[in-house]
Order: sequence, then structure tokens, then C-alpha cells
Amino acid sequence: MHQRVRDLRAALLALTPQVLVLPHSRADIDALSSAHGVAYFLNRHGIAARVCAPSVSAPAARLAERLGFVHDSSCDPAGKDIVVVDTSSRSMLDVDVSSARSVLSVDHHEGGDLPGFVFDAPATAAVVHELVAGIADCKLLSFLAAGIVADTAGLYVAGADALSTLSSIFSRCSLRVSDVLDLMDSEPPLYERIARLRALERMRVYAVGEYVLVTSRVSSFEGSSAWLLVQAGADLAFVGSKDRISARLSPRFLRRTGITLQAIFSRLTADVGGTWGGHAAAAGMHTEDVDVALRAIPTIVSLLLEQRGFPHSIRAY
Ligand SMILES: [Mn+2]
Repeated sequence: MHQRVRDLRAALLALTPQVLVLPHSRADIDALSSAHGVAYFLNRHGIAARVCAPSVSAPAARLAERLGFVHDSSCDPAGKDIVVVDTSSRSMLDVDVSSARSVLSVDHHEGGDLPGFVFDAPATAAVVHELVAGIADCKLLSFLAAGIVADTAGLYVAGADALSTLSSIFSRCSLRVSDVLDLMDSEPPLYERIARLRALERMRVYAVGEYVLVTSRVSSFEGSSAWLLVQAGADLAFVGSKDRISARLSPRFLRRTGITLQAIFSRLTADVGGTWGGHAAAAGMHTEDVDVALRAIPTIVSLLLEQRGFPHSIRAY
């Protein structure tokens, strides 16, 4: 066990029950699996702990249900010891923890404002795996493996550390990569599939330089729809709902151009108003006029390509 994980272990074992384990808002698979891992560790050491996750992403909720993990969807932090998981930023939490007795974060992102441990790890689940490795059952280990697969973009950016953690889980539980992928790949519900098909029906297709940019409109599930459009061949997909646009980039576009959604949305919100948040290849924005914003996107992408010296003519199909 690494020394930092040993320190984390000691800090966790010093907590007073009942401990609340809190993943970040709209908990993803890494956050929710890590929260269950930390709660499992505490419970196994006689410190009663519960997972409190007021908002959970659909893939994480499906996976937890499939593996039989349950969490509370509301909780009162007053006077309790809280472990915050997969974030160390107050603003990323659903629950105001200012009345808590203590707060300890376990995270792999820099830049938070909560006290605790930030690890240089591919996923929080990899850290939690080290914490529970000797005691955990294969349901929890599968959940943590899915957390690592999810946070490494389906192993696309997995390095030796992620693979060696997975290797240890796979040999202990006789798993293959396909078992974890099958576990994660549950069919989305009817309305989500209809939204995705609507997004296909309503899309506008542009070629910007050698890249395919697609915009579309749905009434909900815009993130899932944008993901689908990238699977269908788009390099950049922007899907609007009533007052929100979700976007995804293909790994190819990101790798070749270095243009991120941060760059695109910073420019777009400066031009048409609104706020945005997210990662390089998956992000979203809120805006008053979704149609105006969607129409402005091809020109902005073309400008960003031009600034970086790439061919950038726009063609609508
Ligand atoms: Mn994570």
C-alpha cells in the first residue's frame, strides 16, 4: 500500500460514526463506486457509514442497481463526519457541508477547496481499490473496475497504473474486460433512445476543414444524443434542448487539433451569452437562445481551426 493511501486509511479510521460518504453532484460511475468503496471500508472496520447521493448520472444509477448497491438520496450533514469522494470542491456537492463536524475529501482532481487527499490516480476508484483490496467482494471490485474504465474513457487513456489495478481485480474475480464493458453497457430507457433517434432525424451536418460538425435539437437527453452523434461519425456534436446545449468531441478531433470544448464554449458564451462547464471532450452550456448559439458554432470552430493553421472552409450538407 502506498504511504499516501496508508495516511488516508488512518484518517478514515479516525472518523466518528455515523459517517456520510458524499460523491459529487450528478455522480458518475467513478464517484458512486468510490463512495460505496469508502463506505464499505468504514463499515468493515466497525465505523457505520452510509452513501448519500442526491443526484446520480443515469449510467451510474443503472450500474449500482444492477450490482445491488443502494444509497440515500437526501441527508443531513449537521454534526457528522463527512467523506467527500471524487471531488474536493464545495461547489460540486449537492449538500451544504458547512454544518458538518468534519470534512475529508478523497479525489484525483487538483484545485478543490476542501481539506483531504488528492491523488495522482487515473480514477478515484483506483485509490479506493488500494484501500479495500484485501477485504472487498467481487461486486464492489467490479463496480470499482467500471469506475476506472469510465474515467479512462473506456481504457482509451489508461496507463500502466490503471491496467495494473484492473489486472489485480480481474485475476481475483476471474473477470475479462468484456465483463466490465457488458456491465456498463446497459440499454438506455425508451425515452432516451427516442431522443437519440430524434437527434439523428433533426441534425444539421457541416464539414469544417476535414472535420464533421453536427448540430441537433431534442427535448431532453441532449448529452446522450451528442454522444451518439459522435459514435455515428461526427467529430464535433452539439445538441440543444430548451435552454441547454451538450457537446461531445471525437478523440481524433481533440488529438489532432488540440481544440477543446472549453475553447469553443468560452468563445460561444462570449459571443451569444450564457454559462458553460465541463471537460475537454464533454461539456455543456446554458443559454437563453439555443438556436442562435447552435447557428454560431460552425463559424467559431472554423475560426479556432484558422488560428491554429488548419484548413477551415465551412460547407453545409
Ligand atoms: Mn473520477
